[in-house]
Amino acid sequence: MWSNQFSRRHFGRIAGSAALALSTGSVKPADAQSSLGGQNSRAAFPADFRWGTATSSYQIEGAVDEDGRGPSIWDRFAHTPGKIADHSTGDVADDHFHRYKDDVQLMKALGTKTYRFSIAWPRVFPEGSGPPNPKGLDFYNRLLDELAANDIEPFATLYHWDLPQALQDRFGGWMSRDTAKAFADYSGYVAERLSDRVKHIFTINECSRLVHLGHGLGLDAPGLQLSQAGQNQVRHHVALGHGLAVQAIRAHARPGTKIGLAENMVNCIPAIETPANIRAAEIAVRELNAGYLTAILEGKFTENYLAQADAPKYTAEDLRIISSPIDFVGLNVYTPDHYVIAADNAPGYTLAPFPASFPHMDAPWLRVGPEALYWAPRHAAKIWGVKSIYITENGTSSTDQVAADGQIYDVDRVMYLRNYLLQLQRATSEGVPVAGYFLWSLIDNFEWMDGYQKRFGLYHVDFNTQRRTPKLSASFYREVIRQNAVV
Ligand code: PNW
Repeated sequence: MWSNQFSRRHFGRIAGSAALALSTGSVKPADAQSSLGGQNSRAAFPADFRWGTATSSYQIEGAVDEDGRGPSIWDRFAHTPGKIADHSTGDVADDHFHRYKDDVQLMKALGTKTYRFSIAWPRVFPEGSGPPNPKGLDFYNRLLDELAANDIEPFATLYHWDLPQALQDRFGGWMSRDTAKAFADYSGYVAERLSDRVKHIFTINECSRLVHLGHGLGLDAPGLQLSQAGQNQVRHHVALGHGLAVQAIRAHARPGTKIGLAENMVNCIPAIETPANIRAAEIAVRELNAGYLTAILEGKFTENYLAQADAPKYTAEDLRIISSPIDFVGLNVYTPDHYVIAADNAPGYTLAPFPASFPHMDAPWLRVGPEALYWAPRHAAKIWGVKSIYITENGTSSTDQVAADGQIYDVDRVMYLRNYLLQLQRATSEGVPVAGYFLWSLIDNFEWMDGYQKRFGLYHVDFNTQRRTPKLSASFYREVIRQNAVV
C-alpha cells in the first residue's frame, strides 16, 4: 500500500480532462475594509496568524562551489545524465546566494512576516562531519541579518534533502545510523550559532518522499532502489536522525527555541463527512504514517507496521529518542492522498481508487482537493494531540505563460489557493491550532526531477536573466495577508 501510493500519486497517468474545481470563493467585496480580520467575516484567520513563503537551499541558492561548500547528493544526481527532465542542475538555480537581498524585498512586497528556508548541510560541513566551514555558515548569517532588518521572522529547516555526498560515499547515507549521528552534530552546531535569531527550527523535510523517491523509486537523489525492508530501515534512520537532532538542538540552542519537523503526512480524507468515515480516516492516518509521524508522536509503531515481514530493526532506546518531545508539527499539504470510507474489514477502512477524471493541476500527482488543507491539521490535532501546527508548504505549479503585456495571469493558481485557504480557515475557525502558513514557493525554482519545467513561484523567474516578475497570484496572496482573510 505504502509503496504503491507514492508512485501512483506522482506518476500515474491520468487520462481525461483536467477540469478544475469550481471556485467557491468568498463573496466579500474586493475592498472589504470593513472585514479586515473582522469577527464576522467567515473567512478571517486568527489575529496573530503567521503568513510566509517557503523555499529550500538546493532549489534556489546556486553557488555550489562558493565559500567552501562541499558537494551534495543532489549535485551528483542532477549531474548524472538522464535524471532531470530538462537536463538542468541546481548549479545556478535562482542565484539566490548572491541575490538574497533582492529576494527578501520580494517577501516584503507580499507583506509576509515569516519565511521558511533551509540550510545546506554541505555548506556548513563540506564533508558531512569533521571540521566545520564557518564561511559556509556565514551565508545564513547574512541572510538572517537581512531578514531581521526587514522585520521577517526566519523559520529554518536543517535538512531539505541535500545530504553531503561524502556521507553517501562513506557509509551509504541514510542507510546507516552514522548519518543520523552526523545529522545531530550538524544540527547542534547550527543551533548554537543561529538560535540567537532563529526561534523556530525544523529538523527534516518530508521523510516520506526522501525515503520513497530517493531510496525506493530512485527518482530523487541518491537514486537508490532498495527493497521494502531497506526503505523501512532508511525511514527508521531518518526518524532516529530527527530525534537525535531534537536532543542536540535542545542542548545547544538558546532557551525558548522551538523545534519541530515538516512532513508530507499521508493525508486521508473522509469521502463523505460522516462520523464513521471520519473515524476510519483517522485509523488510516495512523497506519499509513506508522513508521514516522506515528512513531515520533506516540513513541511506538503500530502493530500492523511491526507485523509486516520487512519491519525495521530498532531498539526500545531508538523509540525513546525518536519520540523526544517537539514543540510543533509542520505539515506540507498539496493534495488529498486518499479518500476513505469506513468498512467492516480488518483495518476498518477502504481507500477509494481515484477516477481518471479526478481534477489535477500542472502535474498528475497534484490533485485538487482543497479539503486536504482542512483534514491534515485536524487529524494531527485530534489523533496526536498536537498543540501547534504550521502548514509548512502548500501551493501549485502552473503553466504560467507570460502574456503579451508581460504579465503572468495564473488564475489557476489563484483558484487553487483560494479554495485551499478557505478550507484552512474552516480549520482555524473550528479551533484547530494552526499558527501559520508558508506558501510554496516564493520564486520559481529547481523542481527536482522536473528541473525548471514546473513553476511553483508567486514570482516568475526568467532563468536566462534571473529577472523576477510578480504573478497575479502574488497580488492575491498580498491581499489575503492584508485582510488576514480569504479574498
Ligand atoms: C515538496 N505529494 O514535495 C517539496 O518539499 C518541495 O521541495 C517541492 O518543490 C514541492 O513539494 C513541490 O513538489 C512534494 O505527492 C512532493 O503530495 C510530492 C507531494 C508533496 C510534496
